[in-house]
Amino acid sequence: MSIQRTLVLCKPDAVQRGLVGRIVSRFEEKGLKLAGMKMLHVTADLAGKHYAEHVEKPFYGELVKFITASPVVALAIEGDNAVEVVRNLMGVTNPQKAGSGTIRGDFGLNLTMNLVHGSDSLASAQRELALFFRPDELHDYVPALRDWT
Ligand code: 3AN
Repeated sequence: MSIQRTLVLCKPDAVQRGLVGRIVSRFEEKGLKLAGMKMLHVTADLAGKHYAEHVEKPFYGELVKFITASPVVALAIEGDNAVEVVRNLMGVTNPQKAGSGTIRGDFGLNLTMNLVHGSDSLASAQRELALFFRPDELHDYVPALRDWT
């Protein structure tokens, strides 16, 4: 068992479309634990840090414009192998190719507005969680159903 924490962002399109509750439910229903949750408006500075690896990509400008356009809801999700499990629940980057039953496959059509972000490795998760949450905003508690999930 490898308990991990990972960052999920419900992106501006998810907030604007009223899908945050349904997206959070996907993670909760899977048996993952919410360790942190907050709404914030991503600044250009934070977007630059978060998407630093994409700075040379042709879609970088569009990506920063989108993520800073309207508030996001950031989640710290915890559980066994959480980084990979969360990515599987999200589906592949392009919602048109994402499988049915995944968040992007069920709710999205647009490559930029693809509803959610999930850290792509444990190292990314640690870096990104530190960008979005102070230590006292992340909560250690034992979920009541831990022994049953
Ligand atoms: P993922 O979020 O699935 O890990 P990344 O890290 O390759 O995907 O890309 C980060 C974000 O950049 C994506 N979530 C998507 O919003 C955007 N993106 C990726 N590829 C493209 C592309 N070819 N055109 C426009 N936007 C893109």
